[in-house]
Amino acid sequence: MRFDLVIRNGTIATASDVFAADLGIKNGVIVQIGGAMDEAAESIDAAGKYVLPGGIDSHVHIAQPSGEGIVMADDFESGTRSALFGGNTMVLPFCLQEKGRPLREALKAYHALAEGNCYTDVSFHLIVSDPSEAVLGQELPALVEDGYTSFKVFMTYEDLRLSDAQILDTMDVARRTGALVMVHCENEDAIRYLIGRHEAEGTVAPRAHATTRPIAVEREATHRAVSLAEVADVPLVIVHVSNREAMEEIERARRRGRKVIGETCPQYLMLTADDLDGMDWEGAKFVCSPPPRDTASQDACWDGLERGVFDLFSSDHCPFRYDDPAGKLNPKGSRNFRHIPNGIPGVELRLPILFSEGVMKGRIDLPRFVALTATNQARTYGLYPQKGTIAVGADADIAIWDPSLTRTVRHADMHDGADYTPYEGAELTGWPTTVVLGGKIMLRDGTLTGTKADGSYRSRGRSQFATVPPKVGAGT
Ligand code: DUC
Ligand code: ZN
Ligand code: ZN
Repeated sequence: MRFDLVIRNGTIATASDVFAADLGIKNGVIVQIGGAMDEAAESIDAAGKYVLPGGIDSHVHIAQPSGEGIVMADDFESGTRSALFGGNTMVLPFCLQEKGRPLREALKAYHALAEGNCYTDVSFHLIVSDPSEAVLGQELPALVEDGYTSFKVFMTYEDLRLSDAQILDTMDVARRTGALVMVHCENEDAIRYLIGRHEAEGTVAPRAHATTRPIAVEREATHRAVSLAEVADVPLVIVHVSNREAMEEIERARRRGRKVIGETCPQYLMLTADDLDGMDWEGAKFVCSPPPRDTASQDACWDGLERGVFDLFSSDHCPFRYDDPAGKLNPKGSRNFRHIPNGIPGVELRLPILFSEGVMKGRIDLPRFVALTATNQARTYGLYPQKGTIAVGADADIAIWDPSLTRTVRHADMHDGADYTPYEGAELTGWPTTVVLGGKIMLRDGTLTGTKADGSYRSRGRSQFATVPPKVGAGT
């Protein structure tokens, strides 16, 4: 066979194995692992490097409407370019339903933004903000059939939060259709109460973002979410878990036999609430929800990554420019923490952070790294085994890593649309240098070789963990 591309001399890692073998690619898929591969249109020498499945970041926000006067820092072009440089071949952003409007309307607009503008493959989760009868009865079930097989619901934010009844109704759609529900767990009423107390005392600087969203707020909501999922009898994903008490709710639910998928993110390993204390409102750069906690919580999240409390390590990339009236320092946000947009950039550093701090420091091994960042992401969101692994027949989505490369993080070297990185100055060892998407070399030795027309939208199947939907006509 004449291959389109052969990756030679590398060390391949999957979620289960690490082994030396060459990799043969033809027509965008992996067609041979190991053995002779003499004839190839193109070759990459991966001696001394790791050959891993391309990262899948199942939790990113791109061009998401974020309130009046606020603009997210990344569109699809910059967000997926940044993702690619960070070793990813696929991202899953959220398509937000506007209140009172059909989800299809938001999807049409979102597809138009993505079309022709992606350096990685993309697929969309839905955010259900208005679970009306029409949405629950007709629209969502039809969208699940069309490949939008996961939706996020919020327990916080005045304009997004759903009541327990609405969450149960949404979970019931998931139960009937085989979709997967993701929950943002923070108790909005408790946050409002604390905001009232802080404002009465005149405490309005960025640090107050953390003190109005303490661990109890997240723990209670996590307990409620897993309980509601138990009542509705559905699996669920608890996204962006920041601390041990929320982790314990996940573990307790699992001991009761529930399927709960846990996700944590780089900010909960690398940042603390003290970062929100910066001079001149610099703390705004670190405002995200749930907020970063303390070093004990960082240790807890590492423990959760090691022990399997967490199945997913995602970025929750949600970038806003700092020094910008449409970003963190918007006219209201520069006077009161309540108006600082929530979210920080991270899609480009998610993998280098976990590689450097996790693999290189011996906290996790390479198969666990692959599982957390690619394989479990694909399994959870209906992309496996086409994506998320290195196997014959899988898409040739590959990231080649140089474990000997040490770099100091500088925003000047990032490829997103923000004007800062929360990880400025971190010294990280192990970086992706070459990335292949569907058999095409997109990034070669750190140089962009692909175009924004190379990524495509991918419809998804159902999660491996979702309930099996009843057969049509089965009378349920
Ligand atoms: N939740 C997210 O998942 N991302 C950013 C902000 C938020 O509240
Ligand atoms: Zn969230
Ligand atoms: Zn998010």
